[in-house]
Amino acid sequence: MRQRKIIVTGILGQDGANMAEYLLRDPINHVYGMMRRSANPNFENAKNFKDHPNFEFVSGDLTDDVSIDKIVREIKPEYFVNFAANSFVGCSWDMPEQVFDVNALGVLRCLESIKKFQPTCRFYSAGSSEEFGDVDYSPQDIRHPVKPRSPYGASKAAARHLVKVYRESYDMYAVHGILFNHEGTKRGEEFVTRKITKGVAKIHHAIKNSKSFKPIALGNLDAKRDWSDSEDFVKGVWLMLNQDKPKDYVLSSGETHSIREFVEKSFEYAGYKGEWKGSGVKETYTIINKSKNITVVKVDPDYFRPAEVELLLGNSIPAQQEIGWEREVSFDGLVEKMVKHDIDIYES
Ligand code: NDP
Ligand code: GDR
Repeated sequence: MRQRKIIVTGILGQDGANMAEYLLRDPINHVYGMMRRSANPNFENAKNFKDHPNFEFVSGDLTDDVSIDKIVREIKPEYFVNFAANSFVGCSWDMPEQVFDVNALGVLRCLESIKKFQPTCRFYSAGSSEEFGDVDYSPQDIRHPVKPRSPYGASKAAARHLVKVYRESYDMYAVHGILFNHEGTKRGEEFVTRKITKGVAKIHHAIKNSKSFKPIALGNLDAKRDWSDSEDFVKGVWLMLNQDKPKDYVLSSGETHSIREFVEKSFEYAGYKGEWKGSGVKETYTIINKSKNITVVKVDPDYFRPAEVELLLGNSIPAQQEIGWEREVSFDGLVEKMVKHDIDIYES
């Protein structure tokens, strides 16, 4: 059988790993997972597929066009799915040049390599709801103006323009689908959802074993996000790559929830009811255990951002109606799955 050759970048991150797992279910796919050089790489997210016969790692770095040229020239892929990025909004004020180099110029390097060596290759660039930023209306759709609030959001907006320019100038199949927040058990621990679910699991374990613990320290509790499951999103990305003609879509849940609600739900799934006390930087979340009040969340202004995206709520109806994308995991299902997974880690 002739196999489809697919390069997936960001393979050790959340989406790259979920995409590889999804694609490898079909024996027609051969996945080349691109990873950058690291002194101590973490293969945890790749543990389910790294030894699969239809999978191999390739070396490359989005900041290095020689390495991108090499993999495209040698593999001659049918698809190139670019999930690699400096994806943490919070650090993008501290290293804006690096963020732009990877997230915007990195996409340019991929487009150039494809144009030169494999112009028929279909390319996906991971767009972000952070491009909408300071939103004008809700729910946000693909026509929403670009109004980023961070160097990260600006870098993704630049990538979006580049994809459009290459698509129109060179007749390339290139899409920049906009992804709203998506999470799961492979999520990095600096992102707020995983920070909360890991923190809940740690606190639950400490309470059960009569040990001391520190409360989870969070920043802006009022920000609202449209959260989905990454495993649902990789299917939507694959649908975007397999249309008759390239067109960008929004993937989102169509619901928005505050950080505060994510905290409450996470403790609920671990078996605790709690209440918020105080306000501003003195606000805390307290649970009751054996008639004692225990503070489990506090506010730390170090986690406030120089500029915040206060509300995100996406409109994915066109993706559902036009390319047949379906979301399977609800907000509650997502929180439950993450909390249970993290509690199991502490208990094993
Ligand atoms: P992760 O941070 O989990 O993964 C990003 C991956 O990119 C990591 O494996 C990282 O490598 C790799 N990477 C970073 N810099 C480079 C580089 N210079 N060259 C090669 N690889 C590099 O992100 P997600 O999986 O969550 O997100 C995937 C994509 O989707 C990203 O582009 C992100 O910006 C975008 N996105 C994500 C959303 C979300 O909610 N998850 C929402 C909207 C957009 P290493 O493992 O070595 O650090
Ligand atoms: P986001 O995700 O910035 O939306 O970017 P993140 O989980 O980092 O923040 C979400 C919201 O939570 C608030 N917040 C905190 N955030 C973090 N990380 N840590 C905290 O302690 C904390 N306390 C409150 C933030 O201020 C923010 O409002 C994610 C990334 O995956 C991007 O790559 C992607 O493009 C967007 O989602 C869509």
